[in-house]
Amino acid sequence: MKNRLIFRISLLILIFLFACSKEQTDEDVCDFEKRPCINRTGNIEVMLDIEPKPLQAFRETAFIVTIRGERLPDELLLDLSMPGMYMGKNEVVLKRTENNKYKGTGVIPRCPSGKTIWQADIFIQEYTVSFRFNVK
Ligand SMILES: [Cu+2]
Repeated sequence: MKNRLIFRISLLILIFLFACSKEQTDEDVCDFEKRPCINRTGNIEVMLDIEPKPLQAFRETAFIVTIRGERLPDELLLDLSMPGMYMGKNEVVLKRTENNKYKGTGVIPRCPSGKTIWQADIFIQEYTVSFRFNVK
């Protein structure tokens, strides 16, 4: 009897912990208003920033990428999408403006479903670096 109760309580704690850790992955969604998004892959560190802030739909937005790494190309491709939803092809070509800085402008459409989370995939050599963020 007592064992069963302990088992139930542990199960509840486990479910609670799982729910909490799931919530933490939502924090992978970065907030440009606080700081630029940073992600790493291989030996490459990529920082993504936008201008102007806040990031809004239907507004021309500059995507600014700074890379720490070697053998950097002259151009990068940034692919905008929504997780789990097809919103049409939306690619932005980023041109090298400085040694390790790239810039290009694009427009994010408004999602008819009201969802706000977008994803940017940046293709660098054989790597893909992804960022998730909210669009107002
Ligand atoms: Cu959508």
